[in-house]
Amino acid sequence: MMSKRTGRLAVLAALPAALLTTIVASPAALAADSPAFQIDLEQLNESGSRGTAMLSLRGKELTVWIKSEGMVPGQPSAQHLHGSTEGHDFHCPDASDDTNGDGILNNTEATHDYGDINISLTTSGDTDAGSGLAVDRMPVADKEGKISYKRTIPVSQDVVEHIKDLHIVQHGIDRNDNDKYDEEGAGKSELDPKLPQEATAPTNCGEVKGAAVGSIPVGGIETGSGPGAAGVSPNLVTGAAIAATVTAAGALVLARRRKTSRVVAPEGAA
Ligand SMILES: [Cu+2]
Repeated sequence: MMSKRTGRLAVLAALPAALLTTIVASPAALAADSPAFQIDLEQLNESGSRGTAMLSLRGKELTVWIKSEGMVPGQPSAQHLHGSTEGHDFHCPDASDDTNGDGILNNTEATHDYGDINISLTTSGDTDAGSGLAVDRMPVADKEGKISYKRTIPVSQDVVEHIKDLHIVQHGIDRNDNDKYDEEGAGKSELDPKLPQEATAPTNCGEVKGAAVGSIPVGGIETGSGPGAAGVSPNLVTGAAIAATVTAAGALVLARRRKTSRVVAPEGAA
């Protein structure tokens, strides 16, 4: 007959195996869960605007919450998910991307860094790239310059798999501080001469925290060549990242789980 003590030891010895099973099973379980990602929106063009956003996936349904402030009061703010769903790592620009040196980081200059529009975060109707400048369906800042946005959008499997490679960009600045978009502030938009530059220049940008591990940096800093030219398959890099993750699996899985379950909508964005 097994003594109480031996029994306890046997249980302890069995524990690592049980933990290992849990860890190995977890990534799949997590993927089937509802992952959520936080984004901090940081100012561009010295706009003073900032905010918090959250992306949450349930299958192929993406819910986007945005809460921002320092926007132009009473004005619509075009907003998008920019970036690549093909494994390239775009990122938020900074003032050094003002390549024509006119003091305004316009959308064309910034697109070199943050990539094309993937999803237009409209308030209703289409959300494709073609709705990028549909300012009549973009959220309008209140008189304090605050925007609160929430929408659930059906997305493609590519978006689901590359959600960490996308970033939120809000547009609309007020260079001459007169609480409206006008050409006196910064001239005409390079995107559409019927719109003032103030309406289309980016006001903030935010990346998914801990984004794009395993995706190829756009611009190929190491090699000096273009996207994907580094000769390394994104899958290989991702494979290496996954191997590293599995090595450290216990802590990581627990941390990710905790993060996922703690995610809540930004206050008042419901
Ligand atoms: Cu945009």
